[in-house]
Amino acid sequence: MALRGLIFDVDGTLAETEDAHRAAFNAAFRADGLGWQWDVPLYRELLRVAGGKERIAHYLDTWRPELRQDFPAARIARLHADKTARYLRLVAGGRVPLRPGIERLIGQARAAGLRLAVATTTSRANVLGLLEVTLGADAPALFDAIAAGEDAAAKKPDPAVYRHALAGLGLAAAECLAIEDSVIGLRAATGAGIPTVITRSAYCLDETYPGALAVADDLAGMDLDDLRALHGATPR
Ligand code: XBP
Ligand code: MG
Repeated sequence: MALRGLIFDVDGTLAETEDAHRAAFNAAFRADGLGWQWDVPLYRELLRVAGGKERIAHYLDTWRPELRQDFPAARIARLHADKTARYLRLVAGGRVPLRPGIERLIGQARAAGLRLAVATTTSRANVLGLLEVTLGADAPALFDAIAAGEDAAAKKPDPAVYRHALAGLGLAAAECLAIEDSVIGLRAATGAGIPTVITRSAYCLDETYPGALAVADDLAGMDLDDLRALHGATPR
């Protein structure tokens, strides 16, 4: 089946965003008077749980159980809203460039008439902020579908967000290729039946990727023809 659509994960795939997310979480914790500091090894563990609010809840459950009762969902939501505002300021300040090869691949795919989507756990506001700063104000229009955290009832590794992206594209799973950086993202994409290529990100280096078509350090050396060849080799 011909390749007709590309679906990009955002965090870790379009850009190395996680250090900006981590800095924003820590700044929000400080502003709330909390003595929490998520360092790199801890954040790598916490990334096993997708979604910022879910990640804060998981941190409380696992590392701060004595405080858990002081953090009902509304307080976590407030803390996370402050984190999002801080993250968007970091993105607007140019702190988060696209990863190598991404802009070229998007251009090649558009020129070849492929349909493009994103499928992410983060919020639509964060996706739009990143696209506009890195690719220009019109960049969101390059994508035929933007499936974000608020569009899916369950976050990755649940396939819901990828199913939403497929519906937005109007394409079958086998006509698309997903590009992901994490194991939970791979499980979400393949769970929706989408062949998936991995571009390893800074926070995922130790992971193995069962079921991926290919695993690359980044997409600098990969162009659309390479992706077509990988997709064509998909066992069906
Ligand atoms: C990665 C995530 C996100 C971000 C934080 O998303 O798990 O939760 O770490 O974003 P993906 P929020 O790789 O699917 O793009 O705080 O906005 O949830
Ligand atoms: Mg990711």
